[in-house]
Amino acid sequence: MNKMDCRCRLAQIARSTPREGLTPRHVLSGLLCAMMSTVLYAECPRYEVTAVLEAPDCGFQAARILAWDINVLGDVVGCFSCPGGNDVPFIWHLGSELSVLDLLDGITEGRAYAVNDVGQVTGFMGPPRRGFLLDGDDVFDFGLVPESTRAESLDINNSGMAVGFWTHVVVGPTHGFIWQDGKTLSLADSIGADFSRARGVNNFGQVVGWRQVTLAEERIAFLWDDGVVTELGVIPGGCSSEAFAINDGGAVVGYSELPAPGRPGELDAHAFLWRDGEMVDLGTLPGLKTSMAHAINSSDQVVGVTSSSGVGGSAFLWEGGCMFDLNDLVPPEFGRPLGLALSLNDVGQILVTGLDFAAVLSPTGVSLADVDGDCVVGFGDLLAVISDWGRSDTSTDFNCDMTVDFRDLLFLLAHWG
Ligand SMILES: [Ca+2]
Ligand SMILES: [Ca+2]
Repeated sequence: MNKMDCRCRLAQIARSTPREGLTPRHVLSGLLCAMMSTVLYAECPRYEVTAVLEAPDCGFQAARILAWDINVLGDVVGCFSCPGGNDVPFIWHLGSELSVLDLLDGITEGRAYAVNDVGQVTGFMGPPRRGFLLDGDDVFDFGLVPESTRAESLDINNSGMAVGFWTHVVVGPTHGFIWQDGKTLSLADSIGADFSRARGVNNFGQVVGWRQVTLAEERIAFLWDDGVVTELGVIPGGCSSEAFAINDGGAVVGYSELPAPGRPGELDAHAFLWRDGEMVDLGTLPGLKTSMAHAINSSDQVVGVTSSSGVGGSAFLWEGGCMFDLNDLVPPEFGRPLGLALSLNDVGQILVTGLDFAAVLSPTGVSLADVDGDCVVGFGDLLAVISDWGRSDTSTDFNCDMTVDFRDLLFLLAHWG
């Protein structure tokens, strides 16, 4: 409930005619609103901007920076480039300067895509592009499978198992691979499709990505578990899907393409969450057309990007059935647009990338259930839930199921204090 809600409702009550009647619920609601509207609400953002990494200096030209992954220690990896230059892989320990990865002699380009919770980094280096694992000062070169000309390693779990894809840029095939203990296993034989890519791996060695059985068919998200491949399907009504990440609970996120409403022949990507055999459409922020979910942590919080055109967008957080614009969850004085979120860790820190910076957002501990903005979940919030009971469009609908009911009350009580 916000102050405007209250004013509107008091005015409504004042206008109510004898025919509509002034029910006890109206009176109670009005009194509660009157009490609450006297509170001077504090700004109470749910995330603080813990650290900001500015893009390196490229002289008069703008540098590009992409922050790909954050581990539980707050280590961030990614890449940056100046116009016309190669991608340079970096690691950034919170509170220190960005460090360019120290890879092998002769390496002139690369990207760091993932860092696990023990600090091992994976990505690609080149030329020719191929996967690597950096463990302290040791660099492991994945090399290339014989039928390929390039490869990229995209994710790594805490056991040092890395996954990615290889491809032959002339002949055309592409397939996922798994790298562990110095050995590369191509998924070409076990995936049961002409094309595939592996994108994410969890700490149980379950791998997700997409496969395309033949060129005439669509890409469909898959889960590979010790050689057993399961297709995850599409969002109901959709036609294709790709999986980007899997958490240790086996929940998978990515996107699925759907026919665009009102635009015949066009498709919109929508973020999905797949769990227990069911793929759920996470939707978009209001007024936007597309979304993609890039990461999910052990608390089933999901981050990604939502936009209208595919160019420029807003970083989103999805949790408990609701999608939030991360720009609305940080202190407004930060003032820099958060365009993309590619990763979050198990302590809830979110890695965001803007036009020329990356930033780490840390939860402040303020709960969604603090609807009156006094930074605690308490009596005022309880009154707001009671006052909004049965309504559909209020901030007290904590689980976004379009009604304020006992589920929201239970959520509030679970976050009390
Ligand atoms: Ca409160
Ligand atoms: Ca609800």
